[in-house]
Amino acid sequence: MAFEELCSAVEAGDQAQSKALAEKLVKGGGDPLKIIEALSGVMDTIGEKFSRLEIFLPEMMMAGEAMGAVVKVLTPHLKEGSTGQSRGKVVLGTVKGDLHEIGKNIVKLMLEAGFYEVKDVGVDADPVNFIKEAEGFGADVIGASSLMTTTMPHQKEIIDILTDQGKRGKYKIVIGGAPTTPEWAQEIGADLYAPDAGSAAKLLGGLLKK
Ligand code: B1M
Repeated sequence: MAFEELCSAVEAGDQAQSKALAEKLVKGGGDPLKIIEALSGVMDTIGEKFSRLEIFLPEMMMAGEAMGAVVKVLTPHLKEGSTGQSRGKVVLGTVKGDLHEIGKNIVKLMLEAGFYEVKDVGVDADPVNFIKEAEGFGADVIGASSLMTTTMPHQKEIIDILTDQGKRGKYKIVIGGAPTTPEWAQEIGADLYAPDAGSAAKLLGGLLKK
């Protein structure tokens, strides 16, 4: 029941109610990752309603903020017990022109929970900045999130710049975000496509062993 209420509260963009219900659910033994994954479905509904002009930007923004508030409440629970030897270093960001950060932040959380060190370059991150930060951080992996068809080409740009600079072999490239696909990853020469945050953390282990 509380779960349906949480979905409705996020959809309505009610931050206080969303936070309270998320706290209730997790205290009652709810799996934080499952809660987040299910709420992604609510965000899809919001996106569809926005496309059909049934809601407008302020409503989409409020729902995004409510989802962000839930992620904050769940963060300590996702990270519980996650101390251990580093499995690798990841530079992670949302590509240039793209301000969507909720998914990227969840990927960051899951990677940290899986013992990866993550340097977050934020949103609207220039391709050159991803590379500069990767150099400074000594990264093994560059992870680029894109939520819009219009910004996906910037994922490719990171790879193209690395290739031009003769540095492509230095980093594994992981891409993700709602409009991206395994075919797109293959087309641009990325090493890994991850459909969601949980699989990003799982698949990275295998990729770094190669
Ligand atoms: Co925007 N938006 N938005 N938006 N927004 C979408 C993406 C859209 C699909 C909605 C729609 O029209 N149906 C559409 C894009 C259409 C397209 O592709 N061209 C869109 C649009 C058009 C826009 C604006 C242009 C609207 C406008 O201003 N007119 C504008 C663009 C701003 C910009 O970026 N320059 C805009 C703005 C916003 C808000 C600010 C209001 C808000 C973002 C708030 C924030 O992030 N702080 C927002 C929101 C909330 C959405 C939707 C509704 C939800 C996104 C989200 O948070 N999902 C979205 C609709 C949708 O995606 N269905 C939409 C939940 C999140 C957990 O999922 O991000 O997919 P997701 O992440 C998942 C996986 O994809 C994966 O793991 C995550 C967790 O499992 N993943 C990775 C993500 N990154 C990964 C990286 C990896 C691996 C896995 O490796 C590196």
